[in-house]
Amino acid sequence: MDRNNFDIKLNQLFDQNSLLVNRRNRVQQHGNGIYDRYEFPVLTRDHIPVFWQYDLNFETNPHLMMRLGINTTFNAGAIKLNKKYLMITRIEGFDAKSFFAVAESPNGIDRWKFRDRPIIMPLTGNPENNLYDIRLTQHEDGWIYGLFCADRKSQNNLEDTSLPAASCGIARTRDLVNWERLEDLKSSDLQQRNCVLHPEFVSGKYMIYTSPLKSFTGPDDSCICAGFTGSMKNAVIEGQLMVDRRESHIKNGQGPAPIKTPVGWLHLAHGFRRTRTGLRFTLYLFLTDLIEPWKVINRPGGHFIEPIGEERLVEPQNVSFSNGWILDPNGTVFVYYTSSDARMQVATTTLEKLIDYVLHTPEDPGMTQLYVDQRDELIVNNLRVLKQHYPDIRY
Ligand code: M1P
Repeated sequence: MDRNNFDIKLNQLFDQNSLLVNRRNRVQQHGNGIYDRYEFPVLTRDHIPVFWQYDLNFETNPHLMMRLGINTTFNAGAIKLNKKYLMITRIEGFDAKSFFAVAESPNGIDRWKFRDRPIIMPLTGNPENNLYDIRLTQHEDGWIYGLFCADRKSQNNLEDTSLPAASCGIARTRDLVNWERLEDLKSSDLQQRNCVLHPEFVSGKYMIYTSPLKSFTGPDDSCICAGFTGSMKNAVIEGQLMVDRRESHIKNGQGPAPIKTPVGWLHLAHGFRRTRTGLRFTLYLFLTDLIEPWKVINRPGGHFIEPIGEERLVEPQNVSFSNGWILDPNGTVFVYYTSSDARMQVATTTLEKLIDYVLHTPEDPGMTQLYVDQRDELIVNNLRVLKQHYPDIRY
């Protein structure tokens, strides 16, 4: 390519990226009353800055090749700081390794733009091969903590890097720029993923939601648990309490840090089931006690968000995953979720609606006969309402 064509192509790359980043998003019609989905994903790999992937120097890259490509950006932690909506997303390169980067938006819905440089996360004395899926917690001790998955080569299987050992990495910051890396969480479990710090002290201790695992891939008996530690420096948990074993899933995990509401702590979590075409990840909500946050007090049956339409596509298909949400002072809740490990989506709702949802959505009664009774009661009541108030509606 000559210099002229190089310059033309370079400008085109920046123009395309800028058009996408500045595109406005729109609410999808026909919501379910619980939340609104949006027409476009909020972050995709095409939002990644051109200068993170291409060598823009004509001398060293005369064909303007993508030198360090990006597979996907997904599973973002979220926080609002200084009136800006921020996500720390997992960005996975063509080498399948992930790193973190901050993207910001003026309204939480669109114009998400990555800061110029990614986060260079400091290492511990035992560096990980991969890190991903950060959960952010603005703790009452004044720090913003990031708990994330840190994978290292499994000591039981040093040859097979596709089956690493997962542990919970911990770092803290006040500004999302300067990070202090702390030692990984220590527990008696072989592996940990999906760890999340509770925002307040509980009986004077830090409380961490955990997902103890026996193996990396194992849909074994993993569930959401909670452990306590006196310090986040050298955090150690001994013994864990069961928080939620979602019976209808073969494995589940806490999403972002829970939101405090007047009626309890509101939790977002994921769980997966096996289907003929593979695993299906959906999101669900539950409520725990304000004083004893490990105790579930409301457990709406069914899922809250499931992958639909284009959200189901790419590999792995059929995944909704969330590790970030933001509550605005006006009560708006922005739920950031990933579709099929490929892109970030947003759904918006309000705290009032979510409280109504967790308090009044019936629990899963556990048996098909009870379940049909539950639905039949709804139908009979509705037929009465239709007859009384909407006699002209045809159904
Ligand atoms: O592919 C879906 C998700 O699978 C894993 O989830 P979990 O930690 O619950 O097993 C993770 O690899 C996650 O990053 C991924 O999105």
